[in-house]
Amino acid sequence: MRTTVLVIFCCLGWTIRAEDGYRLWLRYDRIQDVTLRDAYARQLGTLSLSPGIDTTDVQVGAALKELRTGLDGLLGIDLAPASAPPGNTGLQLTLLPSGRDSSVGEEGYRIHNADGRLTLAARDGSGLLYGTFHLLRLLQTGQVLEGIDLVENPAYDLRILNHWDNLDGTVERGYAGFSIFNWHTLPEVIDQRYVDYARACASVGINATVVTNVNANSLIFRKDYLRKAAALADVFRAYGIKLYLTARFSSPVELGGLETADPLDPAVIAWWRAKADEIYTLIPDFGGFLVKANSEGQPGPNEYGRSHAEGANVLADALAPHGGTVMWRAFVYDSDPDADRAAQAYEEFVPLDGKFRDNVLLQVKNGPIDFQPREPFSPIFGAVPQTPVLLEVQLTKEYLGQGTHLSGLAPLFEEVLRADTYRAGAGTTVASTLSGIAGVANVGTARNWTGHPFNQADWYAFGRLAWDPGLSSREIYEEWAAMTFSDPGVHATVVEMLLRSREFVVDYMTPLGLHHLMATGHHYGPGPWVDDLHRPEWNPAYYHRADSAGIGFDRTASGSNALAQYAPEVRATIGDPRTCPPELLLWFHHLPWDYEMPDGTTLWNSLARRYEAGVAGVRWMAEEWAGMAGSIDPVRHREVTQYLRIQLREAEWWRDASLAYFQSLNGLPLPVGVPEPPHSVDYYKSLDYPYAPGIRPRW
Ligand code: BDP
Repeated sequence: MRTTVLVIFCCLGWTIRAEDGYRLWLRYDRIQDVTLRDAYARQLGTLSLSPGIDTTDVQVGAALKELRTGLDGLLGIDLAPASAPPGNTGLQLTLLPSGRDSSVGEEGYRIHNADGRLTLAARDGSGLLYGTFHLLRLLQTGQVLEGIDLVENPAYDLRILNHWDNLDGTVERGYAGFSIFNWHTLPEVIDQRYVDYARACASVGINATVVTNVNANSLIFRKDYLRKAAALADVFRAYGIKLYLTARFSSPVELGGLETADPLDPAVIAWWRAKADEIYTLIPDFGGFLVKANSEGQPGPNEYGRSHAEGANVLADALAPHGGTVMWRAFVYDSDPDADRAAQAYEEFVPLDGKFRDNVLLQVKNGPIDFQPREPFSPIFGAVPQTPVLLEVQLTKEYLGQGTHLSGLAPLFEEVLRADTYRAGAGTTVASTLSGIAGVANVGTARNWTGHPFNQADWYAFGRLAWDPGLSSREIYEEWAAMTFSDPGVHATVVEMLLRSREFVVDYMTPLGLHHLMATGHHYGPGPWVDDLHRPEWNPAYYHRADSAGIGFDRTASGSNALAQYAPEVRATIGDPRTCPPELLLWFHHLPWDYEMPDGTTLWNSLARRYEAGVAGVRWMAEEWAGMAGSIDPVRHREVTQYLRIQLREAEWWRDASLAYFQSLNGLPLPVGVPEPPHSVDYYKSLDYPYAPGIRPRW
């Protein structure tokens, strides 16, 4: 792994190295506590491999290599693989024969310390690899190894990243540079980044990746591009990562020269079969297809009068002989001015439950609209019991500050995973209804992968929660902070910032259940006044419905009745504004500005104070961060300081523009403690950012 160590300075008990962030959480810097380091060295000083272990297996090879790199860095010991015969001390790697230790499943592992010997046992190479990363994490976070006995198995078989990366190197909604996949120089050039990307994914348990955009390009299925994809798959294999591609539904026409892409047409069926066969000759362990169909202009089966199930099934049948799967996205909505966008995916897909082939998974965004700072969980979770479902979350921050705002996403992920759908009685959490989790990736060619150093924590948290949705955000952030910053004195504050920041973003952008108030197209900055786009549901005014009398989207029976899509227990709480959690109030209810909130204040005053609280939260983060100068390497400290400056300016912009706009409708004064917007609403409306990043390319 490449590291750039520019300067070593400061000797306040520990060494702080200049750090460019490339190494992510896999830094493996020497453990400074000599007693602890010696204890680890005694326990891990020798390595023996049980006879069943095949050292030519690529995953075993990757595990051994990581172990050596990690222990060399952390402890300064050179662990030669198979250097010692199986003995009573040191580290032993074991492959469990079938029938032994049934608590360890595929990809799982056991780490067990008894009588001076530490054993890492797994069923397969990937289990050894995940166990290796876990063991290294124990050292990186200073855990005691004596008496340890833990078993880990992934909660879901599919833990997958979705890259919205285009073949021309741009990234849709990407804020960290260009795509890390260089389709021009593949397959010959294997960038070290491909390896380090795979290592980072494996270290948190991610086992699959879709390397192309959901707004797909059929060119990826041309032989030369498939060869490039195969070269990536070859790199990823050693790290237990399966490669998937997005499939453009019209590929049989665009690439195959057919006249139709009708999924029931025999020539189309044959085209997909032949294409799948071809892919598997190049990538024998190819994972399958991710499809966005009949959504935002993407082609799909509806064009031929066929259902989503009929569309998905033709691809599923082509992949089935090879063991591949189709991930079919439920992100659909049309432009009917009378329909509620939040209700449409459910209406389209719930009636199709039971009509998909066994190797189709439905991929559902966490909320019913589109990756907003806060949404209720999608009502589809738990409502399609015969269809395996993947939860889709967005790591790239399209709607949460576009990569420059510090906003830890683990609490957002945790909120949806733990939400109770009540579909099979109390306790039917979203997590319990899933077959896997997909995350829209946030990495790019930025030296530190994610642009803002703290965005690395979102990649980390995604993987950890996809492996174990029972983990808490705090546990995850404690690990990340310990592995990312050397000085233990900063960890608690870093964790607090990560835990609280998402709520700050909600407050200064879309408090109390407001949503989709971002500017048009790029979604950068506030645009609550926008009401003239040709598709009604692209207008922020469609979502907030504010006028002189009140604000909010009535989704109860007196409004769109989208609430009816939830289980009765959910409806009972949310349906009444008095019991609806305040954070979802205006998502489900349209209320007068003087509506009395539970704390006795008016809705307007409460809303205004939330905006101000969000800004104050950012100010708090900036102060805390400034106070840690000297305890954090200067490169990352400066980077975060600069990003926090942007965040504070933009948080104030969101607050001022939103309040000025709502005041222009209701004419109400601001409560004490909330500053007057420095400009009129017309000023905020006049701002324009044609080159805001991450915009969707049009073709
Ligand atoms: C929206 C993005 C758009 C994506 C779309 C999707 O604005 O760029 O193509 O989601 O998920 O959030 O397909």
